[in-house]
Amino acid sequence: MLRSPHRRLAVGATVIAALAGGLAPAATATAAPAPVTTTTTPAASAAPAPDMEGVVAALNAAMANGAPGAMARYSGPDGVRSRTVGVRDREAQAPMDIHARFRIGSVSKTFSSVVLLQLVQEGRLELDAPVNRYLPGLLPDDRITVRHLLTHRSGLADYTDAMFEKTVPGFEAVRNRVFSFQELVDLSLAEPRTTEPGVAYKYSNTNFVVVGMLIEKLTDRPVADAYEHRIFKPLKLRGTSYVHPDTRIKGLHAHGYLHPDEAGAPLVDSTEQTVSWAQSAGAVISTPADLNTFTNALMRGRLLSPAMLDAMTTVTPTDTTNTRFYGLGLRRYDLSCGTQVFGHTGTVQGFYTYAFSTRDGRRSLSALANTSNHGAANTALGGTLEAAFCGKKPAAASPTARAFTAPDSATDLPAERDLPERH
Ligand code: REY
Repeated sequence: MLRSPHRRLAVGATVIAALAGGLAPAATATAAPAPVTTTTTPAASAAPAPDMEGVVAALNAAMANGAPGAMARYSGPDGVRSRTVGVRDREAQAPMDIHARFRIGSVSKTFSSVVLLQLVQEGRLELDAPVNRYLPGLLPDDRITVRHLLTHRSGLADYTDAMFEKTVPGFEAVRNRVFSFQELVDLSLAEPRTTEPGVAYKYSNTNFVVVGMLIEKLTDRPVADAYEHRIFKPLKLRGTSYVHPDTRIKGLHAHGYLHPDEAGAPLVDSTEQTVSWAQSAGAVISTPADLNTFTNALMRGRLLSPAMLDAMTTVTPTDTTNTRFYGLGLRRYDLSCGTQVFGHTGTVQGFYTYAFSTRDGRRSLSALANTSNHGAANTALGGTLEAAFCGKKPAAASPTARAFTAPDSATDLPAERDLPERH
């Protein structure tokens, strides 16, 4: 199966593409990086109220496209709004729960990037230094820098393409395996490199495996400790954990359901796995509330210095749509209303995740659909971003935006007290 770097946001039905706005895939950008500027976020008063009917329509569209359940949580100056649809556990027929934990896949890359950028801030490594300065002899090219890893411009092949060429057999072969970082890098180095260092954006998990190695080398501790002490504890992210190589998601959680490649074949419960194939590239577990807190805190400068946050949010295009960009372990999507949001997407077997915030951190949105290997469901879920950040459009009075009435699955709360929205 051919997979583009945009496989995590494959094309869906027309109605879904419309909901998702400018999120349809396009050719990979190979032009030399020309940093793109961030526009000033409109004043709070100008920020549209989230269109929660549109959010629910996007969640329902994810379900119509094969997700057993889906949920989204918005937080902004006007409070917190959560919506859930479908089930978090098919066997028990347990409804999706906004407090449920789940695997956030590559949103973990933003956590890894924050840790590494804190180490840069502390003078323990330089962004433009060769990786081999810190990990002598690891990479076959001394020109590959730390920044190339964080921007996916190293040219290191993504070993997961071959690993998961056949989706279910690939998953079953690794779900209980424990890899060392070195073993994962070796898988990548057995393949030709995709580009010269720095030349082109080419999304690769290998980059963030090497980031994990850098963190462990520089801190002399497991990456789990760095996440815990630098992010989870200071932000009180009590539903967030990095338990590799444990296979379980502790506490209330959503089950993940993987779509086999064969159309119509039964879904595979993929909840329990080591995620050792991803580790620092994708093995964090979290909740919608914690993801909102994380992206909010990041954008408000609670985790990085202004200079480091500037570096992280300085982006180059990842395709030719002029709507999608990548900074340092951070995506930027430019939505149809002109609002720019920063965060990451995640795909791990059984779970599609979005976690984004405006540049001022005032508005955040996280969303989950508990399925994967079904691009239309992921594209549909992406519609939550447009609805939440752009608000109601005149066309949103269309029949697709249906009212949502389930009393136990829709919660509107005042703004969070632990992270007051600053004006
Ligand atoms: C790996 C395959 C996806 C997932 C991946 N995830 O690289 C990282 C990310 C951590 O960007 C799997 N797809 C699926 C296949 C395709 O197996 N044959 O969709 O669950 O989040």
